Amino acid sequence: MTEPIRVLVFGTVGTGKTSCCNTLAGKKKEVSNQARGVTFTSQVYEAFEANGKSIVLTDTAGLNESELGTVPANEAFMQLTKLLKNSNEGYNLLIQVFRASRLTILEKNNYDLFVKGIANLKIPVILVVTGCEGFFPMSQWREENREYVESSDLIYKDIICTCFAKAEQRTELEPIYARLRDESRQAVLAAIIKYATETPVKFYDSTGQDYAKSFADMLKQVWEFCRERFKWYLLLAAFEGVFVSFLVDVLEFSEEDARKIVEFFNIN
Ligand SMILES: Nc1nc2c(ncn2[C@@H]2O[C@H](COP(=O)(O)OP(=O)(O)OP(=O)(O)O)[C@@H](O)[C@H]2O)c(=O)[nH]1
Ligand SMILES: [Mg+2]
Repeated sequence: MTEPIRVLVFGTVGTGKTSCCNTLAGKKKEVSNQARGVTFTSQVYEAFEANGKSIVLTDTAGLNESELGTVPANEAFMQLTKLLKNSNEGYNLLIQVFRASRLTILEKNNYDLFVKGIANLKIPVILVVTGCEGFFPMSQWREENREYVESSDLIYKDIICTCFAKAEQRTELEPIYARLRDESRQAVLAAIIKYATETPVKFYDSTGQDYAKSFADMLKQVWEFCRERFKWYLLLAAFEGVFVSFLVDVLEFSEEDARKIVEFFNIN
């Protein structure tokens, strides 16, 4: 069997990441219905087939600044660490999700964190814009906004204009939404297959002797980025003990590796 295409889906809170993943995979995970985010931990979807390829999606928690975010910085950072630990096989593609009407500095911060900070510009990235149901055709959003996106230093292999909403209140509109979701699904799947790398690209080396160091180096870079851009000030010295326990008990690092990670990472 050939290896699946692994895709990491990221973006700010409530942009439609889970709605997008559910539609692509034909699965149902809970979506948020308020400003508060609903996905606190990353979720890996079961592999599914599309156009003869096997695809595995990883949906992530939306990341915002700590004051605006849904979880305190310590918790958010632990979740991010967990995602990275579980990403040891690497990814073939990144998908950023924006909402058409909401393009803020946070979108840029998320791009920089994932595309530059974590993936070191080594993994191709596409943009999925949700909320394009008000444009006809949906791709009109791209015609109107492409230059603005590019001038914000957000560089994508492709920009796909989509709608993943369901007409829950006005059910008479649901057939129209269903058609838009299907069109969006086809377009995103085609882009995944077109732009994914042949083999997955890793964030760190999880096989060699230097696993703990390799992981810690990446984590340190990620932490510095989050502190600066997301203003995650809350990690205090007291967090160190909690973090070691988390590395051992939840992420199943050995005590020795956990101590090495915290040491290399130099939390203080
Ligand atoms: N109008 C519109 N609403 C959408 C679209 N896609 C998703 N939504 C709605 O946006 C809300 C948030 O969707 P989610 O899929 O939970 O967003 P998320 O990015 O996973 O949110 P977090 O996990 O909390 O970060 C839900 O009410 C969705 O129905 C879209 O294309 N258009
Ligand atoms: Mg979600």
